[in-house]
Amino acid sequence: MPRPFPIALIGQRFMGRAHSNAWSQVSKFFDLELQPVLHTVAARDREGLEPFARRWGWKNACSDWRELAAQPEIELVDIGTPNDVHREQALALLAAGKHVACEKPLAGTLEDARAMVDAAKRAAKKGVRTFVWFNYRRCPAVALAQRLIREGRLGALYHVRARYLQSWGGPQTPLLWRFQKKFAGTGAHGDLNAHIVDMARFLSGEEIVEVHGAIERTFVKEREIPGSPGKRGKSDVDDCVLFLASFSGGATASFEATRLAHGHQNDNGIEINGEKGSLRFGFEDMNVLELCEAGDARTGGWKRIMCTSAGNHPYAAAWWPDAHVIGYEHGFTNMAADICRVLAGGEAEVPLPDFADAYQTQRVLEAALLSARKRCAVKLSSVK
Ligand code: SOE
Repeated sequence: MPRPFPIALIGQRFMGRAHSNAWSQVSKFFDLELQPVLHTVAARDREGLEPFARRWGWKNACSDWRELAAQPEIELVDIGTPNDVHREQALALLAAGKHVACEKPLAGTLEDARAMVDAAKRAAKKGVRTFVWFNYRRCPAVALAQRLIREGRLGALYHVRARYLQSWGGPQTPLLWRFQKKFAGTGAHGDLNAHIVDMARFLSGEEIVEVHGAIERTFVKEREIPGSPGKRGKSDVDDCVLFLASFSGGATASFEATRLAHGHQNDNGIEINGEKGSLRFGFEDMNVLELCEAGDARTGGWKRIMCTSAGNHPYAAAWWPDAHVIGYEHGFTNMAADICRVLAGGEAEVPLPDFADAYQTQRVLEAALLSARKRCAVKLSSVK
């Protein structure tokens, strides 16, 4: 019989919904030793909090997240809040002995991220674990790609070409927290490049050692203030950041993140070219991995792999028969399963990023900003 595993969540907006769904569904689809109990949801919006808790099955609701640290039965706290409060919340909850699963990016600034990693190191001495919701690692197609590369199917890597293109950030979009430096730290860069830098590191199994050049742009400099028709405020974060980098094994890399690419709604994609072949993934067709293996010129070309086969593809056994595809929400549920597996002493299906892992991604994000602002190459060894 699985052991009840009381958890708490901070946040009730987009990630609050995605995480509530994952924690409430995971035991229905995975056989786990821990059964998440949705103990308490904390959020500032008192009015919306009770309806949210009822809708998603949270037993308790509170408007001050600090109360969670004092609840002895809560074992893990899931941070689904804007970037500027990740540090304060994680440090307090780790100090209280809670496992912490934090949304990406680790933090809005490298300084905050560093403080979180240091706190995680201290907490680890008491067996406390940390996790970061880089959910796209748990798309079966991405997880399969990682295994193929690790098995040597591509051989030595030559190029990594990653993009994360969205189209919702035009002038009509109000001044949300994601467009304000004091809350987000950066714009598309920390929001979207964080995902593809993590994915590139995860798939290649290598670290980025240098950023050779970068461009940071803010095209939409003012936006309407939500709830104040006609009043406008400064959008002081990037709308896009592009950069070139090198991996420790010599592979070249390009990264592009923007919220201004009409025609691309959630186009998180990557292509990796190696000596023996290439693979490519695009989230808008998230169940498919394409593989092109060098070899017979007559029958070569891209092979389209539908990653839904139980026993052959990661996570597929938990879901539906072949080609009965899964979606965005399932990556979060797959991650909730891996967190439960690891906390029960088992193994995740594919590696789970902790704060220390996510900090390496944060260092790359910082190196790209330095490169753009100083108009020079930046070695990662110079970004602590
Ligand atoms: C940005 O709009 C966003 O919500 C990201 O913050 C998420 O991490 C991504 O999964 C979807 O797009």
